[in-house]
Amino acid sequence: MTATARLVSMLRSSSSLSVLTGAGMSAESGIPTFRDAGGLWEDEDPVSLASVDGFLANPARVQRWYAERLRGVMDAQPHSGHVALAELESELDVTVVTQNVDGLHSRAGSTNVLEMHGNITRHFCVECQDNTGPGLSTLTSTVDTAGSAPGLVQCTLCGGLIRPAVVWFGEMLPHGVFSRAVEAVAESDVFLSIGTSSSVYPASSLIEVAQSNGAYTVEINVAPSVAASRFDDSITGRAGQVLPKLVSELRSTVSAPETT
Ligand code: BV8
Ligand code: ZN
Repeated sequence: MTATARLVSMLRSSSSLSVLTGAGMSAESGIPTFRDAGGLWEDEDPVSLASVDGFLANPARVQRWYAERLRGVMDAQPHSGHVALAELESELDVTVVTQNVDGLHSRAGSTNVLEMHGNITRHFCVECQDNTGPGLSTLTSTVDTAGSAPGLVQCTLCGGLIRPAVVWFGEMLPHGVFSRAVEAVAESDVFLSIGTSSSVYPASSLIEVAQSNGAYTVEINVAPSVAASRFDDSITGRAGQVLPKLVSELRSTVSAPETT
């Protein structure tokens, strides 16, 4: 029996599913991952880009990095894997807990999404918290011949620096989001971890929450993550391939007449 068939049979006898997704979930939408070859952090030090200290030390660089990523996110479309996860909501209760900041799960139709690391399409002023002014997409890298730094995006109300509404290293997760994620995972019959290296805490601790509450846990990834051995099963493949197949097999078995 294949891992997909095992998962289908578990889902058929389940009522609730929790799903943790990471950057690999959006790879087929053209959004680069962080730690894969050619990833966002291949030539960068993550903490210098995704931390308050890094931002304050070089706001123009960090604003530019997020502005470039934001442009990619705005051009991206959800792929068939995102759509398949949304379709699963017609078969059982689904909670998607995502580390991704691209909003693609909601755009694909998932209605119960917890964005643990925030959302790159939102922004706020570090001084007055205003979030109604222009965001990072207005950043134009106007480097003149003298090589002066590109413009900074500043708050129209107080002149403070504008930052993306994402969770940086060393920052707490959005209030209540992680506790709701733990609750959903703890109550789920099946837990899927899709497209994550399981290298960032506290997202990576959700595997233990699932297991200690008796959920059937499966990792879906193109290669085993550092946490692979902690799962009950694993399906090797791309999210955009594996998930539509999972939904169609689930639906074909669900609709098949019970053999007496
Ligand atoms: C916190 C910002 C409480 C938004 C991000 C030492 C040990 C352990 C922990 C720590 C430590 N020191 C510090 C910590 C805590 C720290 C942490 O975990 N550090 C790590 C690096 C060791 N965590 C924090 O600081 C968190 N806050 O703990 O608060 C607290 C606070 C204060 C004081 C005390 C406690 C905040 C974490 C959030 C950080 N922000 N990003 C942004 O810019 O996007 S993290 C960043 O990494 C992204 O959010 C990203 O999503 C996340 C995880 O990466 P992945 O999503 O897994 O992506 P990655 O590239 O790594 O992997 C891709 C995977 O996909 C691969 O496995 C690949 O094989 C697979 N794949 C590729 N293609 C496909 C695919 N799979 C399927 N299909 C495909 N097609
Ligand atoms: Zn302000």
